[in-house]
Amino acid sequence: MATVLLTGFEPFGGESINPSWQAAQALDAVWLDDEVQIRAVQLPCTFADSLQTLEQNISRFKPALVLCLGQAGGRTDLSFEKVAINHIDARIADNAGAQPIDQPVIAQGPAAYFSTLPLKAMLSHLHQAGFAASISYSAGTFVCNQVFYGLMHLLQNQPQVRGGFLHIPYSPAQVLGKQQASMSPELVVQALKVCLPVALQTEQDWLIAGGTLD
Ligand code: PCA
Repeated sequence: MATVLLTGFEPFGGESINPSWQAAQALDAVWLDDEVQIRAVQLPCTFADSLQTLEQNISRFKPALVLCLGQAGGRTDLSFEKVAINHIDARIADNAGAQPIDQPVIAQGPAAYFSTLPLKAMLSHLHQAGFAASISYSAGTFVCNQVFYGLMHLLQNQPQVRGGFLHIPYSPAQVLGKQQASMSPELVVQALKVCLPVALQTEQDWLIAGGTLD
């Protein structure tokens, strides 16, 4: 049996929900097939504790693959993050009131890490199934990027474990009366059921174009 660890965040920035946790939670204990079970964990939206919670659960579940989810209000599609940078610059305070500015995630760590998920193959399958999804080249400089960087730093020593980060749009409930893009957590769940098996089964990512010009 193999485990996929999904994480989502608690609400932050004045919101009362975080669709990243709603989507992850809905998949907790779900079997992708006879061999692979998903486990979901909520991470605190704090610089101080989020990485520790992630690391504890990686030790606990010994997953074959870790996908962390986060809300990125304003994004219009499923944004698979390619790059985690060793830089924190919090525009708002986290849920503990901390607002670190211009600090590394890990002192003396490399400038950046790449996702080790086969993003092109995953995107192809998602597009074929009708989901709006793309690769993003910035996970921001807040808690999500910190968690993504910390995850990839940790997995340096566990190369058999794949890791990545997915930013998702607001949920429809968060944008009522606003001119903002949204995607329902149920749709995110459906998309994850399409792309997680691809992530587990694809050894070598596909060599197809998917970049941006800006
Ligand atoms: N989004 C924030 C942190 C938690 C979340 O869901 C971010 O993009 O950094």
